[in-house]
Amino acid sequence: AALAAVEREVVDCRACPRLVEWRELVAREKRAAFRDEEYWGRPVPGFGDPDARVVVIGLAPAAHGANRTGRMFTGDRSGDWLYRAMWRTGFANQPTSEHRDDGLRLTDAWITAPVRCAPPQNKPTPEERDTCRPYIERELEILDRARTYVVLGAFGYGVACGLLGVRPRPRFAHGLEVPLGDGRTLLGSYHVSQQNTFTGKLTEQMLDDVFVRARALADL
Ligand code: DU
Repeated sequence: AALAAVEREVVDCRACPRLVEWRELVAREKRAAFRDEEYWGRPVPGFGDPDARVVVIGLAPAAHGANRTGRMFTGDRSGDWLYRAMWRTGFANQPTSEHRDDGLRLTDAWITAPVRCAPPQNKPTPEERDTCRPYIERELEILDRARTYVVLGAFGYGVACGLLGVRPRPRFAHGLEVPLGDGRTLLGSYHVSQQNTFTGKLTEQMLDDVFVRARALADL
């Protein structure tokens, strides 16, 4: 119920003029391959198991991914990588994530992002990041079973460190583990963006290892 309340507020948010304009422009213009689809074109709520012990923190919706489908990491190549890994490691009931009614369910995992609107160049401004932060802050408060926070990339890492009280902040790295002192752990991973997966900077094995480790750290 508390998560549903955050979700309702998120999807109605119009706080950042630049992001509202961009998400709606992309949704009107579309990509040729999706020209017959109705784009979501709104902020994207978190998704998954309300009792999650593992919380995955990304960056922001992709213009033609979550900004099209309305569900985190759904309908693009980043999501293909993420959900396949989460399926192989037992968090997702299926390897694919195509649209909001495809039957995908997560068990023990929740996926969210510090910024809820697709930003130009996948790059929110510091002001947009700070304006959006209360949404993930409230989600993390509600998700009080969480034991492992898997942070995809340096942007989410910075926000997560702020919210989880990590100070001083270790340099971000793939495989970085930051114990939070109370049995919870922040776990760093390279982001699943094509910049990393196409170039081999992030391999499927590396991503699987992150989720296997997340599972162990969460006593799952
Ligand atoms: O209506 P519902 O069973 O609470 O599911 C809402 C929504 O959240 C649906 O898209 C499935 C997803 N979900 C999940 O992935 N894992 C859960 O444990 C519960 C719900």
